[in-house]
Order: sequence, then structure tokens, then C-alpha cells
Amino acid sequence: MVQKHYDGSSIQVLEGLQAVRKRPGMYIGSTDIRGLHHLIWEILDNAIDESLNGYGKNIYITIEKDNTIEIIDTGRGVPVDEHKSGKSAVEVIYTILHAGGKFDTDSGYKTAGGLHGVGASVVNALSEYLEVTSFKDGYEYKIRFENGGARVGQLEKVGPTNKTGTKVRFIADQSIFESLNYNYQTIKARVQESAFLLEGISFHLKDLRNDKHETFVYHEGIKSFISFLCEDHTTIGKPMIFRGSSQSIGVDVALQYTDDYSENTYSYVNLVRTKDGGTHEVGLKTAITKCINDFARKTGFLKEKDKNFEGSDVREGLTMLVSLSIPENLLEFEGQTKSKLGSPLARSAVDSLVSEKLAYYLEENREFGMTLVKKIQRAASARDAARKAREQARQGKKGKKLEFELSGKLSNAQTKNPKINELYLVEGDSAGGSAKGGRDSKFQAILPLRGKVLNVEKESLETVYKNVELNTIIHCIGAGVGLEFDINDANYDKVIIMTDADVDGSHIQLLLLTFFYRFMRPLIEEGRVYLAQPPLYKIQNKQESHYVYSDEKLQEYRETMKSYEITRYKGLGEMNASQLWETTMNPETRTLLKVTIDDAHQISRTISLLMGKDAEPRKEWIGENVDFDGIGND
Ligand code: 28G
Repeated sequence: MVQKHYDGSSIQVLEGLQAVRKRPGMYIGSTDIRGLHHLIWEILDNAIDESLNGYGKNIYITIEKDNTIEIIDTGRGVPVDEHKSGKSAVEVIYTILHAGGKFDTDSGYKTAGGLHGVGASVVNALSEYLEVTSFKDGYEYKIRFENGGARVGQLEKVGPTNKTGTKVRFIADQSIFESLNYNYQTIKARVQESAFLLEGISFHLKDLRNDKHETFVYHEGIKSFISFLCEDHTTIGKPMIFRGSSQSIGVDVALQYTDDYSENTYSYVNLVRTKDGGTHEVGLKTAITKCINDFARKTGFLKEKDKNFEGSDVREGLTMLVSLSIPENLLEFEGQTKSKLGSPLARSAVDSLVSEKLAYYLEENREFGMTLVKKIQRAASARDAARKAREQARQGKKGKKLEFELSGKLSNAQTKNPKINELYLVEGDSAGGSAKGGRDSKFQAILPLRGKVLNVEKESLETVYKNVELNTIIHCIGAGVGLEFDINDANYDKVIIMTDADVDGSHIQLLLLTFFYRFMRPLIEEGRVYLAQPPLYKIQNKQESHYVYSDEKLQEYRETMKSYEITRYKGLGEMNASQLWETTMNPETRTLLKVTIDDAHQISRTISLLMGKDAEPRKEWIGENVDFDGIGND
């Protein structure tokens, strides 16, 4: 590896850390839990960069009881040599904001941090304290900052060591962040994803708040990743792994068919997820469709008069993973969040690699190829049937007579203001009755759900489009469904799922969320899907009475109130109309949880797992993964 000469002077001095503290959102997006996790990603990305450059095979991440985050890599140690300003390199890195992200990497590949990285100094600016220890060239060095990046003492040469690497410890600043309550699942998902993409690097994750620890290391990289993504699904054939490079773009592709109806794409550029896709995904999908059609014709399955299979038929049940490494000079991103790849060369690189290797694979595995073509043929016929059913559903949207049955009866709002109106989806007729009685009928609409909600992850499109319960919801929201969904036509500003606080209730929540995720995704993306929060208890004595929404709060009241009586609400039906209004529906006093799906792949992967008979993992998962961050009187 060619090493550039480093004297610490190339780092540009731009602005003080004070600017970061004044407007943290500009640097890390927000000061909620998402922004909080950003601090970890920032430091972790630096550790990952170092190991990607070939230095260090282990990375340690620890969440401590006092919310200290400790990250250690076993690389070369962050440089401590003196900069011409008189500051050490490590101090410069941790106190000076860098223009356009981070310093160059050794290899010319801007990696993880290079894409969204704002630099370690931003983390320092937003920390109560931050300590960096560098184990470098035989010595241990340490520097400490407090209160948003003010150095405390000097860079200290602690003494000799035979270790090499970097250790960073920090506590996020309480006065800046809404909470320091790190989510283990969020961190785990990110760490595990990095471990898949960084074949052979071990990630040791520890949570000292509850003595959890896990190590992630995968020696088969994306092959392990795709198997993991499909592990709870019935696979068809083996994972197909294609690897190569063209025009200095490294391409890694993994494909796995399952008997599911949905398709999933995971694309990465220099280890960062490109959730809005881009040219690499286009190249991949074009190549797959082309190869399969070629194969179907070559084998005589498709005759001359037959039409080609469409991409969506070819991709039914297909999970696709594509990971590129692109040198910095070829990187182009698009879109508001810069998470869509624009590089034209990425398209041709992926297309040519997959075209060549998939054609060869099908040739070598003819029997599998034939099974696949038959499956795709079935998908194509089902698509025709679904199209007919969907046209019916769309007629509903345009207000024509419906040719299918609607389930419950919508009690609509009196005004028609899509900017303020709310649709409550309520579990069961009896709770539906109370909700109707209690609501503010000016802007709140109630739709009681009667039947079971379909698990859309398990059913064909045709079944979904014919399902009475879902059709009723589609019809009420009025914005179409699937490809035709147009959020501008939605009749409601908020869709609020209101279920009992029990296992069945959480099951219904999950099924509805799955449906919205698969068929009305913009509704979730725009933060318009909510979960109502009915109280779990009422505690009262002669002096006072309170509705209680959590077990912790109940415990608090128990400790402060003298004699009391507790009512446990098992279901919505146990509250009368005015209680339901007061506790759960009144915008002045209610708590709504906004559903934001942080990690779409986690949801789609987890849903089938959770739909089993075991209720515990499901409840736990909802608690930990659906981001309940829109608390309060929105
Ligand atoms: C533990 C948590 C976070 C890091 C290093 C190692 C070097 C380095 C980091 O250099 C400046 C600019 C481009 C090379 C590089 C050490 C070369 C020689 C490094 C980390 C120099 C920064 N010796 N390890 N930065 N580059 N780990 N972990 O931050 O040319 S940052």
C-alpha cells in the first residue's frame, strides 16, 4: 500500500465548534435519538476506514451504564505529530471542522465516513467529554476535551505500549440531545451490516446497561449477508454470488430467490447504504431481466410470439444485494438526502458483470433455470389477475360504484380537510363504538376493523387486492394503492392505528404497518402513520386520579400516593366514550407515536419471523424497532 506523507497540515481550518453547538441539526440532522446515534456512526466510520485501509481486524463498541460510548480499533493509531499551528494532529482532527467531510483516505476510496461523514470534531462539539487515546509507534498518548470540545490539559504521553490502535470515549451532551437512551437494536443492526460488508473484520458489541454482548464476524461476506436476509424464508436455489471489477469499480452482487411475493433490494456504495437506489440498481435489474428472458428464449420456454417477462415478474421473491467500491473521483450522488447513486459508470459496471456471470450461471444450472422460469411464468399470470383486481380498487378511489364488498362502516369526519383530518383504524366493533361516541366528529373519522388483517408479506398480490379489510382501508384513504398510490390524494393528514394494549393488538399493528409499508409506503415516509397510546391503568384515591401509560409511571405513583385503587385496562372497550376521548384521542392531551421505519430491511426480514405463534419476540420487537419518536401533542 502506497502511503502518503502526512504532516497534519492538510487539514483545513474552517469554523469553530461553537457553530456546531448552535445548530446541531445542520451537522447531524437532528438532536433526537437519530442524531444521537449519528455520533456513534461518525466515530465508528473512522474505525472502519482504518480497518478497510488494511490496518486492524477488530473493532470494539461499548455502551456503558452512564451512556459513555467507547470505540476501539486496532489500526495504526491516530497521528499525534505536531501540526505547524503548534497543535497535535489528533487535536486538529477533533477540534477543527473539515470542509466537505473528511480528510482523504490512503487508498483514494472514500469509505463509510467519506459519504455522510461530518468529522470527529462534530462529535467532540456535541459531547460532555471526549477522550482519545492513540497507541502508536510504541507509545500510548491521550488527549481529553470537555464541554463541547475544550481541551483539558495537554496531549499526554502516557508511556510505552505494545498495542496499536485508537480508543475514543465520549458522553453526548445532555443539554443538546433529547435523550441519551441509545437503542441496542439500532446499533446492532448497523454493526452487523458493517460486519457483513467487511468480510473478516470482527465487531465486538457490548451493552453494559444490561450485560449484553455479541461479536459479529463473517468470513463469507455478502454470501453470509444474503443468507441472513433470507433465513426465515423458503429459498429457491442457492445464493448466487457474482464478483468482479471494471473501470476501477469493484462490484459484489448476491442474489437469492425465495417463495415470497415481494422483492427486496439492498445496495451499498463504499459500505454506505444507498436507500434510494440509483444507477447501480438500475444496472443490476436491467441485467437480471435481460439474462432471464434470454435464457427462457434459448431454452424454448418463451416462443417467438410470446412477450418478454417483465422486470417485476422476474424479481418476484428475489432478494438482491449489490455492494460497490467506487473511487472518489467517480462518485456522484443525487436527491435531497444524497442517498441515490448517480455515477453512470456504476450502471455499466454492474450491468456488464451481472449479464456475463448470470448468463453463465443459468447455463451451468439449467435445471434451476427451468424451475425459475416456470415460477416467473406463474408470477406473470398472477400479475394479470392482480391488475384486474386493482383496477376495481382504483374505481373506489374515483368514487364510482364499488364492485366489491366493504367491511366495516366508516364514520367519516364532517369536514373534508385532508390537512387536518384524522382516520382512526380501530380494533373491533365495540371499541369502534366508543371511539365514534368520543371523537371530535369535525375532523376525526373512525373505521372499525372487523376481520383479521391479512399478512401481506405472505400473500400474492391478487389476494391482497381482493382482501375486503384492506380494500376498505384503501377506499377510505382514497389515494389508491401500490404503484398507483398518490399521497396527494389522501383524505387524511394522520392515519392512527388504535388497538388494545395486548398481544393481539400489537399483532394487528404490525400487520397494518406491513401493509402500509408495502403498499402505501409514502404515508410512512412522510410520517403520517401513528399508533394511538391508550392508558394501561387508572390509579385513584380520594384526592387524585391519573391515567397511567407505562409500568414505570405506575410504580412512581404507587410510591407517592397513600391508599389507592388501580384499574387495569385490558382493552379499549373497557373505556367509555368520554374516557377514550380524554385519554387517547384528544389532540390536546393524547400521546401519539409516529411510526418511522428506520431500517426497512429489518422490518421486511423480521415480519415473517414475528408472524409465528410466539408472541413475546413480536412484542419485544415492536418496542425496540418501530421508532416511537413522535411523542406528545404533535
Ligand atoms: C476508535 C475510534 C475511531 C483512526 C487513524 C489512523 C491514521 C489516521 C486515523 O490518519 C490522517 C490523512 C490521510 C494519512 C494514518 C495513522 C497514517 C499513518 C493514520 C479512528 C493520514 C489521519 N498512521 N485511525 N487517522 N490521514 N481511527 N477510530 O478514528 O493520509 S483515525
